[in-house]
Amino acid sequence: MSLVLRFRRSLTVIAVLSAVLAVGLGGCGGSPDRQEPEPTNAADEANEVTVDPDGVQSITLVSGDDYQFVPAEFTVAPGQVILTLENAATQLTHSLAFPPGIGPSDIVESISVVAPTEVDTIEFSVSTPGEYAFICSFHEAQGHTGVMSVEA
Ligand SMILES: [Cu+2]
Repeated sequence: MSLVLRFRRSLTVIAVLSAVLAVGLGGCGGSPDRQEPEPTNAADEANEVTVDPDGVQSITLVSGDDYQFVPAEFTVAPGQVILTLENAATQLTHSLAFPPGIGPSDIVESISVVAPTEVDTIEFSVSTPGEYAFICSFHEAQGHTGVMSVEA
């Protein structure tokens, strides 16, 4: 075998090996750069209470196609609160209410229905510190509940 032929054969072997390696690596398991479908529970976007210059506190809760408020627990100071419920679901309708008689004082404002992709906001004031439980009336049995703490 001439030297040139041997050289060509080695090149071919290398080329074939590289191709096999490339295919093998590309096809193995879940490709790391393939994105999972966007989750609808929006858990990564947990919002926090913000306070504007007038002292009004705002919080946005997100609910998706699960039975969670995100965040499910948050803390405000006594004063004015603007609470927004964003429905990030594609299927489920949600609501938000503070059931009367269980908290330190009653909050009568509520969001009766928020359809998928819709947003609704209520505004109320709180003065008595303590824990104010709230529920989604449609999914309370599935644990779609949360707690707003008021701390002076
Ligand atoms: Cu719900």
